[in-house]
Amino acid sequence: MQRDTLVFDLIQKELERQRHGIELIASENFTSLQVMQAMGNVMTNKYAEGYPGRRYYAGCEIVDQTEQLAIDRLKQIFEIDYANVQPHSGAQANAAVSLAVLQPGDHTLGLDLSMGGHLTHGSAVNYSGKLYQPHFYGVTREEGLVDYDMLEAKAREVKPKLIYCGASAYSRDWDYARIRKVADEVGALVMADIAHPAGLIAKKLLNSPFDHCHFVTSTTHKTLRGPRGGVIMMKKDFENPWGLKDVKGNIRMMSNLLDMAVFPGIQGGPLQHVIAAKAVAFGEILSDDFLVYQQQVQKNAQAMAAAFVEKEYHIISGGTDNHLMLIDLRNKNISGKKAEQVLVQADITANKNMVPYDDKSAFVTSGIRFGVAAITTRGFKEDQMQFVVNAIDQVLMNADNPNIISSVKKQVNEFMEQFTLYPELG
Ligand code: DSN
Repeated sequence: MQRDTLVFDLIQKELERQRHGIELIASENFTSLQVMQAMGNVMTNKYAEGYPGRRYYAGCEIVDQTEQLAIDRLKQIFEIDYANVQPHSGAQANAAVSLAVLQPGDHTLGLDLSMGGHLTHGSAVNYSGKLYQPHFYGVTREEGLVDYDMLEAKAREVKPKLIYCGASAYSRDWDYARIRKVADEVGALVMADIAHPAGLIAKKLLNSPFDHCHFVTSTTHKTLRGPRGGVIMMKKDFENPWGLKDVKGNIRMMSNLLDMAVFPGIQGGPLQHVIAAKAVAFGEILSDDFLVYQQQVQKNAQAMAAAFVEKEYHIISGGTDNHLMLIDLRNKNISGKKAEQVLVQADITANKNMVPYDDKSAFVTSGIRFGVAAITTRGFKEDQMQFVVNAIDQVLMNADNPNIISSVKKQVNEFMEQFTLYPELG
């Protein structure tokens, strides 16, 4: 068969794009070469519906081992007793928890999408807002911090069956203990979606949700630096003290209900090549190098936030505890949409984002979100954050001047030459 040069040329171009630009999308990262190699291999050929040791297909002896390895390593990372590594994405992981725990029409409570929350936490355009009755809490107008008073008041008012915590654009740590307290009072279960800060939590640089939240979900490709995918985790309560039932009305262990919600609930065959890559990434996370990496992520984010504040950019909540920050651009007279468009012309990739109490639509937005997980993987240290912030500021303050933008792009491309990316790939 002839090699498909059309596609492989595009893959090469994408590699060059990644090499030459400054990647600030908070949900992206660069996997190690071995993670990518574990993803592109013969395991993509294998059907393995079911779980290790109990599959619906023959010939699963080898993929059973990679999946079990991924499960065991994930359990070791977070010191937990249950893990499901099959969700194809974070959204699938969240859908599976909802399916296991909720009935259509049940009430849920999550952080509003426009305040930094996630689509799968009850947004009207998502299954989570269509199948269930969503309610929301927000962040305070002045400080931009999660409004726990509002969360508690709403929980008492609507008595949700499930409370979601976790966010896509929130730069501060969470008070999981406080959420659990009100959840117990109103009879709710709590799910923490740690997709963004999972790498920092893995290395104990942020609060752990596991002692307080019944269910914890994550993606594997953000701060965890693995392949694209999702996971579901649980530390205790396997016995299902709430008496939740399967479709036949049987009360089963919670771990069974979650496994069944993933397959056959919402997915068919697991992506065994991706699961192999998850196992490799989890092995990397267990290393001391990964702690050094996460510490650098936190240092870089703080240095970047300080450099923005110095230039009078308004960071929501005033700074960051994790790998990201959300900037309200209204005092800079540029929308998030325009900022995203002009930054990409200078090979700086970031995404527009609504800010709390935004007066612009989700398509325009007043904000932009920056994350440092990817550039930290490239080797950036605190000193380099000043270059990044200067480059961003120059572009945003000269958004209608193509000559300045193209001069910044040249500086960015030259700057990036010192940071190699996948040299083995030619
Ligand atoms: N859309 C992802 C993010 O960028 O945060 C989360 O799903």
